[in-house]
Amino acid sequence: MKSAFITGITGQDGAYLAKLLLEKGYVVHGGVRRISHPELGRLEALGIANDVQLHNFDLTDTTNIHRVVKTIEMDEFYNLAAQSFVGASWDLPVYTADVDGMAVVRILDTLRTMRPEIKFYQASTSEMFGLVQEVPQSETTRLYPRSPYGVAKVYGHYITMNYRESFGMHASSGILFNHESPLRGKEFVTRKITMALAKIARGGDVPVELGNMDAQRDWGFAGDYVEGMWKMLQQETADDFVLATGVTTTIRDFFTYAAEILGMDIEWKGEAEAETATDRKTGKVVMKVNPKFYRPAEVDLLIGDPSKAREKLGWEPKVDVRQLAEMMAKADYDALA
Ligand code: NDP
Ligand code: GDR
Repeated sequence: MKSAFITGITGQDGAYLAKLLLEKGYVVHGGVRRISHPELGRLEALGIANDVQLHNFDLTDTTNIHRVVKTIEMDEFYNLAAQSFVGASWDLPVYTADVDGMAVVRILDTLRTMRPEIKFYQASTSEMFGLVQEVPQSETTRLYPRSPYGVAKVYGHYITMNYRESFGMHASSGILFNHESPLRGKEFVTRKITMALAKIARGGDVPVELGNMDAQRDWGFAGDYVEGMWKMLQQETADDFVLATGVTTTIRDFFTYAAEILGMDIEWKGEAEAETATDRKTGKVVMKVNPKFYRPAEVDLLIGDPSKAREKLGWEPKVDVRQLAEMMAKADYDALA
């Protein structure tokens, strides 16, 4: 029976990956931060909170990494924990560098010295591409991060590659484009939209406030992407892979898809024009731009080329962006019943 350790098991991807590994017969261990009010909501939502073995774990504390690597029987180590919100990384640049960058080398070096046979997965990201150098973006596209988060993840990405090349470790990076689900964190734009629209559809009267509606993202479903993570660690040789759908969508269009699913018409309004969730005359849902959600530097266009993952891993995304918007909007609407 195989065994795995997941950092960030309480997060969106951690929960879906834990479920997948349990279905494959793994013993699943995960790291949980000590906080005043432990939150296992995602593991509970997937019905697996009692099936995983949880351990106190914080990536900022090297002794935690030593302890789990030394004491837990594991074949695979998935590093999914991160300060994962790009917008917050300007407020927390040093913390983000520590958790999303330096912690990766803490894990890799602990594995190298104590258990070099354990296979390692690093959660790299399309945010590393940042300022557009080419489209679509692939494993060979030049990196040009645009946020402290992206910069920290570039370190994590290259140190994973370096330990693989220096010490022959089975260490792979998944360069994952945005992936969402009904379990997505509430501050990310897709979930923010589907939750706000669901509330309006149930009679709420607070306008949806967003930032840059013109940014384009390649959105897939988290459940598909964790399958790709697992496939990477089943390869004979470790490598880096892009996981993406190859389709890009503006924030504006995602908003439109989610509104359509909930049977709403939209009225696009400029800054400060909207005070109510629906226009009093037309009855249409309004969207309000609030500059507080603009970022100091933006990533305008992400569109991934998943050919390598398709060819070498046999990986395909199964859910397209409209199906994703439907899944999320319906889940948020149903949750308010
Ligand atoms: P989430 O924000 O949903 O989850 C992050 C997880 O990391 C949570 O379990 C969180 O714990 C944990 N965590 C945060 N800080 C620490 C710390 N100091 N020590 C230990 N654990 C910590 O992220 P996702 O599931 O969406 O993403 C998973 C990974 O993939 C992240 O590394 C992210 O950067 C990366 N990624 C995500 C993409 C996406 O579109 N979702 C795309 C590309 C990469 P807690 O519950 O206590 O907050
Ligand atoms: P991203 O996701 O930054 O791509 O990082 P997010 O959903 O936060 O932003 C996507 C785009 O939407 C624009 N936007 C807004 N974003 C938020 N959060 N809130 C708003 O109100 C809003 N209005 C417009 C943003 O400016 C941006 O262009 C996610 C995270 O999961 C990372 O951890 C991961 O690495 C990348 O995806 C790939």
